[in-house]
Amino acid sequence: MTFPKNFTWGAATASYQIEGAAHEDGRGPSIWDTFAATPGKVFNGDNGDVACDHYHRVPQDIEIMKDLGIDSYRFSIAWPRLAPQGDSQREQRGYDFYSRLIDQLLEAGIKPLPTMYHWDLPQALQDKGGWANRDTAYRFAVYAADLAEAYSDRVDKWITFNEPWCFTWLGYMSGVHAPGVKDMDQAIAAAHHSALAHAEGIRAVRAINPNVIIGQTLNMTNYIVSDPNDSELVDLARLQDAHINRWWIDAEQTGHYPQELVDYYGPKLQKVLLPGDEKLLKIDTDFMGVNYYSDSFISAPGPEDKAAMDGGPHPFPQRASGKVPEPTTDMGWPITPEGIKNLLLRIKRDWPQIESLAVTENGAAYDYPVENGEVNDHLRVEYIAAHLEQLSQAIDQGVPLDAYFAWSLMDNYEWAEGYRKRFGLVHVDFETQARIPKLSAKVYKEIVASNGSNIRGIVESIRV
Ligand code: GCO
Repeated sequence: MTFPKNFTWGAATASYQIEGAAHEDGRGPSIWDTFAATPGKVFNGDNGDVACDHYHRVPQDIEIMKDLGIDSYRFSIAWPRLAPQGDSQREQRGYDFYSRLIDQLLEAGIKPLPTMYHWDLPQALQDKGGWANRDTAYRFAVYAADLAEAYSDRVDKWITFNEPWCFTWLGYMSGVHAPGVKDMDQAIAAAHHSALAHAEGIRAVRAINPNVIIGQTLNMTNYIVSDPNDSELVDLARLQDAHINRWWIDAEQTGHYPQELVDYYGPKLQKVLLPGDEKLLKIDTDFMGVNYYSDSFISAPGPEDKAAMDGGPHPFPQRASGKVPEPTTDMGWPITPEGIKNLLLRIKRDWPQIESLAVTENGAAYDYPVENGEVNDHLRVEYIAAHLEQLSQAIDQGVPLDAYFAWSLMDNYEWAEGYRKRFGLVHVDFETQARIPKLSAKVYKEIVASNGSNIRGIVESIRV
């Protein structure tokens, strides 16, 4: 079992989930500050004001990465640090922060992989409609160009968006994420504008620096129906698949959205499409990032599923619906390692023109206590090992996968779940900010050092 010689091993985080310093150095408010401050939106009323205090602990956190031996660090840039009001007024202290981060990573021999947008929209842009407003796509392109200008001398690989499905549909339809809107028209508009922003952002970046390597990261899954002979379920799965897996890829690759959804959304979509948008949506990219956590299971909807669909024709559950197989992680997501291989094989089959793929997130939420200064997170070790084994099989079967990023480097702010769901390889004590590498960090370190050549052996060796 081998990974290619130049395979990139990494770990990932996102700005609002780790940085803290939410009101420092001129950072403007983001939609997540507003959402978290709204009673009832986030578990325990948790917010990102302090988070992992990464803003003040970059050197220490880079030491941790160095010790892990990772080749690359995927982080995100907080738009409201650079453009506090989302307009042309720039905050130099914000630019300097990421400049230092990038320099320190490079000094440590770790390649920076920044995501331009991981959900923390400047609140000022939301006040003008946010992603439901087409102008936000153009604002994003300006911001993307600014990033290229500031950093593309040192950063060669970029991700425009993280999981546009999440910030559009969870943000504007189910309202469980910021900005907490529940409106089908706005969600469809947001989904379109995010695809447009991705393409326009890439054009703007290339106008500054044509040599950058750039793509987007999508959350993707396989839909498994409980009864393949139930045509209603099969149709629902196909619609779900178009909705989550195909919307952004098809837009990027062809300029067109999946026909099922064009039909399903009808006039709601037509009214946000402008003549010529197909040409704007289609864009050549250099790679695609895939975030994979689990497969999704579709069975006849129960009463809770029906309740979750209120507020409009929204048959779209988040990552699973109906009964899911046990065991699950702390998120209630089933553990389906073979799904990551199936998904990548499907991408290779359906979009063979995509020549480079990266798993930009994969990981599991489990809460383990600190005991004698150690965190023995065996189930996370097992989760990661099992997924990596499947990835090596996918590579053997010709999938052009060249990178893997564990989610997450450290425990952090898990959005609407607050701090109660822990995804880190490194434990964070949110009272003291002490970091303790978990067992999974030690195992990942060995996997990285051996380029994934002996995953089972490494896992077995820590069992004693
Ligand atoms: C996402 C985001 C991450 C999450 C992680 C666990 O996938 O939702 O990219 O920010 O923290 O996926 O839910």
